[in-house]
Amino acid sequence: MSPATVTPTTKPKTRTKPQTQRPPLWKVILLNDDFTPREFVVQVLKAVFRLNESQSYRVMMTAHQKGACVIAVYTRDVAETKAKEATELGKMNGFPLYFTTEKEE
Ligand code: TYC
Repeated sequence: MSPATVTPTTKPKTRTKPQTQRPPLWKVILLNDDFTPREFVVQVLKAVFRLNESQSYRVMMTAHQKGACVIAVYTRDVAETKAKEATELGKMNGFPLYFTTEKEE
């Protein structure tokens, strides 16, 4: 085969996304309810989200007063797992405590 017959026919591989693009982040949101004791909410925030006492207290009070509070942002999997775990802890103790997730824009 002469060199003229082996001209490459495939296009050069090009990136369409910049390599620095970060994965989208998801917020975990604590919702208020009328039944779960404040101290229990603080304990769950410390255990599942690794917040310290004062951070947990502030997040709990914000949800208590405003109806909801963003706790933290994570990748989708981590956010969903933590929200599920924290909601389950409430359920296991007979409380309607609820955590949800939302994509950060
Ligand atoms: N509102 C609850 C009470 O008065 C306490 C509470 C705070 C519950 C925040 C849920 O996300 C919550 N006992």
